[in-house]
Amino acid sequence: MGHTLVICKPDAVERGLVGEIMARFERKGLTIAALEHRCIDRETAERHYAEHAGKPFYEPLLEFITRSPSVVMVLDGPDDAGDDIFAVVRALVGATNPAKAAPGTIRGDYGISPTENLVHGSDSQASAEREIALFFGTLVSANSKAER
Ligand code: 3AN
Repeated sequence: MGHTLVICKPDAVERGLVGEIMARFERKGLTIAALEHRCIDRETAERHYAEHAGKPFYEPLLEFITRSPSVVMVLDGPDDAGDDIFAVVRALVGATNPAKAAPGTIRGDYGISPTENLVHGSDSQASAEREIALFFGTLVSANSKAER
């Protein structure tokens, strides 16, 4: 059964869009397995975005993601939906650059900045496992349907 990590980033929390974003995932048929409102610290942000270290947008990205609270969650798919729930989430989220994201996607409907793009969704099953462990450790194992 698939699960993935989603972050409603600081811009989504500041703009009061968390409910709208979560409603889209829930209406799609995904369920919340873990959820936390937290300020992401610099060390966690560096580990989460390690693949982008050295890129021109890396420092602004770290400053943005650590500036105020995010809502971090694990979303589960239904048992018969397969393992690629991360791909379902990314389809709902839309292209990285909100200015180019399709209308109907979260970024396409609510975003315009390339850095402040509202939502993070894991980009593979392996990334999902790594990111869930980074943000929730073993907590999610006790709560997720995957482990029941
Ligand atoms: P996605 O979030 O769509 O998976 P990634 O993983 O390539 O995109 O990038 C991670 C984050 O880095 C993005 N969500 C965005 O906030 C930021 N980012 C990526 N590319 C750029 C860019 N060209 N300019 C500014 N910020 C960027």
